[in-house]
Amino acid sequence: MVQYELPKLPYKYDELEPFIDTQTMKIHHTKHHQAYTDGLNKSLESIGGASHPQYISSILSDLKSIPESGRGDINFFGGGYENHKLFWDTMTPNSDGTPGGKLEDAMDVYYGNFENFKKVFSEQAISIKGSGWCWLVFNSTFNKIEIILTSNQDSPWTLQKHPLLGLDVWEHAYYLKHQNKRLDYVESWWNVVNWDYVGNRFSELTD
Ligand code: MN3
Repeated sequence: MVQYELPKLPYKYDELEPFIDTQTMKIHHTKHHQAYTDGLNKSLESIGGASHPQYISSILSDLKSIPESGRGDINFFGGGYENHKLFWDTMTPNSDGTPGGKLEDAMDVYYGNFENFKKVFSEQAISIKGSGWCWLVFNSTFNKIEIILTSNQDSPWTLQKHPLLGLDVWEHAYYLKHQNKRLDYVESWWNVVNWDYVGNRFSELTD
């Protein structure tokens, strides 16, 4: 059976300072993400994980294939595992600040320009009621980028949408530093987005 492990961060806990603080990064990764990882392994085991050997993003894309008794847990813990993995990978201490390339061209088409894309995304992110995520996804049915929101740990894969960039808008992601000021968190986060990584994800889908 596939055993999931806590993915390593591509940078050190303090390297996203001053935008994302060290203590938040450490707790978020070693406690929260670890708990989703453990929960995913336990959930898979409880439904006989050996019969679901494919990677978690494939499982989330087809949750109906999971016995109903285990579906909620797989959705939550599998989503939590996969969402956070992407969250870490799409941040960097060396952000160059703009997507460039084909991704920025797509933003120009659907959002006017990059600055307006950021504005719309930020407004959506701060509008989330309770806990959830704000996403830039690729919708392969209509061959376009979209901004979507999901609740709790629901993954865009469960909507058959390919996540390109995701922002964790659970309080555990920002409360130690920003308390209730969610917009401050969102605006800090823009400074550490790894646009090379996000742009490559987009290019791989659209080449
Ligand atoms: Mn989180």
